[in-house]
Amino acid sequence: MKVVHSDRHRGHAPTVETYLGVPVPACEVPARAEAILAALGGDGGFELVGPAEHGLDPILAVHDPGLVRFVEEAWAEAERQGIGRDFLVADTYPTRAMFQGMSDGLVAARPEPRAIGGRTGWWGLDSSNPIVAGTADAARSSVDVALTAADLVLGGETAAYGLCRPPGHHAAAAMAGGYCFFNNAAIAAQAITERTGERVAILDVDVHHGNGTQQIFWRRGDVRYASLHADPIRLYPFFLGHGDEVGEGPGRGHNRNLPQPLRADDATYLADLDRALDWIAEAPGSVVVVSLGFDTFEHDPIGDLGLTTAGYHEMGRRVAALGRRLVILQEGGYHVGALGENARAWLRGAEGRPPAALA
Ligand code: Q9C
Ligand code: ZN
Repeated sequence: MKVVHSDRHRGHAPTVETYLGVPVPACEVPARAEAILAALGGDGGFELVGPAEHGLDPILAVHDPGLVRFVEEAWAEAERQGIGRDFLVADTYPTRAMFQGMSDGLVAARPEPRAIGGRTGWWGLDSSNPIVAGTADAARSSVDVALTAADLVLGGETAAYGLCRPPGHHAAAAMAGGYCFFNNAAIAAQAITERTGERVAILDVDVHHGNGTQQIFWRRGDVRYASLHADPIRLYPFFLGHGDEVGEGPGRGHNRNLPQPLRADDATYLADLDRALDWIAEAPGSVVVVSLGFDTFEHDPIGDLGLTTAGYHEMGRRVAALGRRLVILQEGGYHVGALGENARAWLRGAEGRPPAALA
């Protein structure tokens, strides 16, 4: 399988995020992608390739131009406004109750603030998403990695893996958050449906609900979204990801959430994976985009499920058994020491190769 990766992710190198208002070491760090790349390179069965530049148009096909402008300008604007920090995080967000009672039209006409702190809250979901000097460039390269993996599959590969970093699935049309700036999987799915005229499915197996992907395709019948994730009653993103969120309008019945119990093991999880795969198989289409997270791992520092490395091999095997072409894109996973072997296990499973003997 071809593995698409770019060194430009390294520019997004936050050292600190905030957790309940307190600075803590950043989770979403360059070492994550480096660990996966080293394991896949060392396997010998993967071919590493660089991305092609795709420009802003495919990003603007799913994102609000205001979000794209904000991500591109945020760091320079923070410096211009004299925010002398090594990372930018908001502290004030436009939560829904602030606008309670106002008409939709008046709410929609509230202007974007000019102060960079206000702008960061305006376009953001949460305070664990630091922006640093190289964030915009890394986010752009992550999209290029995803689109290049999609190109490979549309060009005839059965499957391709995009080592995206930063991840994407929490980013909505007009919102960054959860370590995500541009929604790599949604941008790839949109490009695939435009180019093939086919329906596309997105399977999201990160431990967190992909609220951004759900939001982008909420009213769309041509892109269906299935997600397995820790029940949002317990875990980020907290406010979406429940089983009764099924889409609306033309998208009704094209969104499927399968929240998982605390410490769900391989067997519990794989039974729901089969439900999601059966549901994907019900709709036509030849390509599935996989939002692949390893924060479902039993030892992940921020997840609360209980999957094992052997479980990832079996997950890859079952997803490939769908018989559709796979654009596999990296999302989360924060146990840096296990990420390489978990990615290797999943992708070897998807290729029909046996699990690797552990080094
Ligand atoms: N310090 C992805 O896995 N909150 N995003 C973390 C812990 C945000 C995870 C708080 C978690 C976002 C792509
Ligand atoms: Zn996650």
